[in-house]
Parts: sequence; structure tokens; C-alpha cells
Amino acid sequence: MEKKLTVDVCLSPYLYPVHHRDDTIVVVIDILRATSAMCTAFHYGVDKMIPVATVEEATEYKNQGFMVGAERNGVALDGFDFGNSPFSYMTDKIKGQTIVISTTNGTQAIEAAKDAYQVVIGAFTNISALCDYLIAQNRSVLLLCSGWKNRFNWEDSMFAGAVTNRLLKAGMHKTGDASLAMAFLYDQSQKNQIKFLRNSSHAERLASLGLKKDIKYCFQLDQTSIIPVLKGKYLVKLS
Ligand code: 3SL
Repeated sequence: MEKKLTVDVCLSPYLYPVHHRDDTIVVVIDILRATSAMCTAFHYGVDKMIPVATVEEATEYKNQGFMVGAERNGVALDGFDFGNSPFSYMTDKIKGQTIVISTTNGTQAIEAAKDAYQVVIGAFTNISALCDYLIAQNRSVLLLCSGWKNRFNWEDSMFAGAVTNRLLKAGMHKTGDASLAMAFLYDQSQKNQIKFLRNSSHAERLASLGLKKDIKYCFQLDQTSIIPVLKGKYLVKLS
């Protein structure tokens, strides 16, 4: 009998234990801005990234001589090499390097899912490569939204809706009402996506920090075909 491949959406890392299945690929999503920044870093030649949940861990790595990106509440933390802006990773100095990264939500979601069958990183900037990969795996998928401090957020959920739609078109089946709702909401909000986005809490937060350029970049489709994947404690380029 052919196996039924499903796509599920988890709207917050807090809910991850409820959605976890041993055999699914988990896509971690933090559109503004952690997973967009990670895709950019790999596109600009970083060799590995080490996502860590706490600033203490980030500090330990910094003390060992690693380059480290650290952000909390949208602000780059003092004493580290990078924040969480994709633009800060558009530099030759990251080529071939291992960079540690700790962010408010994105690295917490990676931590939550680290024992999954496989964890890959998704963003609008790698959406087509990501969907092609997921469709080719013949395996169920869980789209894990990083949200904001365990709350629902607009941009991660919309991305989950966009990916769900592509996977459904490829013959996968939705499971649970979150995937049903996000696929529907994504379609319905298409005409007003900019308006919704502008009013979303994190876009407002980043705009108030003068980061509109980052928001614009993070919504550009297919800037890279690289998919970062978690191997042990490292994110590496999926080969
Ligand atoms: O939540 C995160 O991990 C960050 O992406 C938040 S921010 O966009 O850097 O504010």
C-alpha cells in the first residue's frame, strides 16, 4: 500500500511536542529573521553554523575564539560579531568559517526539534529549493514556526501556508487544522499580503528599529538554492 505523506503545521515551538513524530522532516521557520539570515550566511560561503539557545552558550563559544552572532528582541548583542540581519552575513569574512548563532526564537525552535528525523531550514529566500527537496523525499513534513516567544506570528505562519500549498499540489495530504488554516489564510491574504505584513507585530518591531530593509529582503523568493540541514550540533549545507 502506498504510504500517505502528510504536511502538518506547528504554530509555536511550545506546541512542538504535540506535533512531533519520529519519522517526519521538520522545517524550522523564522522568516524575520533567523532562518533567512542562516540561508544568506550559507549562500555567502559559511561552512557550518552552530545554533545555540542561550546567550551563555554563545558567550562560551565567543570566549573559545568562534565568530558568533547573537540577537535578542531584534537587537544585536554587544560583544558579538554579528546580529541577525541577513545583510551582516553578506561578507567574505564568513567564507569557510564556522559561526555560532543565538536568536530570540529561531534557535529556540531548532533546539526544540533537534531530535527529529531531520531538521532543515526554510525561508522565502530558499522556498523553491526547499519544496523541491521535500517533495522528492517521500516522507511526511512538519513545518515548525518559530513564532515570537512561543506565540503565533504572521510571517512564519504565512510561509508555512505557502509551503503547505506547494506540497499539497504535489500530492501530499494536510493533517490537522493548522495546515488547513494556514494554507487557506495564505491564499486568501495574497492580495493584501503587504498590508497584513506591515501590521504584523514583528514587522512593526523591526521597522521601529530601522530594519525595513531586512523585512523587504526576507520576503524575496529564491535568493538561494541552499538548504541548511542540522547534523548533530551543526547546521551544514544539504548536499
Ligand atoms: O526570533 C528570532 O530568532 C529573530 O529572528 C528575531 S529578530 O528578527 O532578529 O528580531
